[in-house]
Amino acid sequence: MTAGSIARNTREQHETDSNIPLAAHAIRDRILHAQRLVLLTHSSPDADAVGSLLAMASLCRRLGRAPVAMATGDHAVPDNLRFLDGALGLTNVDDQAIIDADLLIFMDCSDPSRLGPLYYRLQPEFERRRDCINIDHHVTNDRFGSLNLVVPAAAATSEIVTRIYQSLDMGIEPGEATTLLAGIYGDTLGLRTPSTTPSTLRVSAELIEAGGDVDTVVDYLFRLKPFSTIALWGEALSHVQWRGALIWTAIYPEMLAKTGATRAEGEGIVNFLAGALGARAACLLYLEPWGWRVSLRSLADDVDVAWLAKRHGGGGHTRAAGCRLEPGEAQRERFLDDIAAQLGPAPDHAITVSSGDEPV
Ligand SMILES: [Mn+2]
Repeated sequence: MTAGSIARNTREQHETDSNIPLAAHAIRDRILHAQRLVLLTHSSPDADAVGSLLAMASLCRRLGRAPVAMATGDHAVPDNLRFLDGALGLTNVDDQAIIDADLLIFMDCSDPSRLGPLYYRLQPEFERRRDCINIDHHVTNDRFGSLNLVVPAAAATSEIVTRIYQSLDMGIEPGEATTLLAGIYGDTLGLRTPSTTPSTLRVSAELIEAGGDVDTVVDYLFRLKPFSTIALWGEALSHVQWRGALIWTAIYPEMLAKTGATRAEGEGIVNFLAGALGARAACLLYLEPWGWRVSLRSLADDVDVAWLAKRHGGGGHTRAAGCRLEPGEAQRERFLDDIAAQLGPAPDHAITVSSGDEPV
């Protein structure tokens, strides 16, 4: 939880910015040697997952290859990312293409199980030896590829992909620039997270110079929302609670049914909660058919939510991480108690809020 906590993987095991040019050429060679390429990203894909996937698919096409790029999960491409070039051309999960592939390229996945149900259905296919490129920025990445480019210093996988284009002297087209900007803006909440570095800003500036449409990206990622989103936030926020210094709420299937919202429409709630005065961390639980999906966030300098998530089999970044829990209220309660215990004492006003006292 503190800054010195030991994660299984540390930055020292991974790549830095300066490794990207050499890695980019190795990646290009692997792509040129492959006949049947499949590009994959994690389930419930966010803007960086979809953006890095689309931009990498575009890079493969420009190298003369015809990759199959797949978004996985029940709500494959969120509606607000459908404006991206090529988003409508993403294939639904195609098991046979994965079985037949001689090169798999994973984007923004800390490990293959991030593919979700697809991974468990085809697990032997993902475990057998074959060429596999792993491009990611999660420090918890387990380096499952035969070629790994894991740059934890990058704010987004899309930032790494931009550097790959530049390393290969491939001019970035305006549509590609918009896609990559969307990935960077998605993971940095519009260049606002502490993961935003001078390099992130430089890459973003270069993408705007290449014709990236930042205004459209900001509209679709941050401004425009359906009414169902507003209604779902209302439901979730009306159930918000303190557990010590942890602020948390949950999204249940009934809330989705009542508001007509999808799970993805609740994604921003946990970031909003992290700003609660006195909160050392925020947690949003989704009740899924198989159990609880958990998102953790913190704004506190001495809290590492990736470490907290790892205690429960998950992973992620210092400020944003997640994990999965077995179904049942007992599992949820044990998890919340453990996180609250790790975070330390509750702020005074949190106790007041959770005590049920009449408001003054
Ligand atoms: Mn990412």
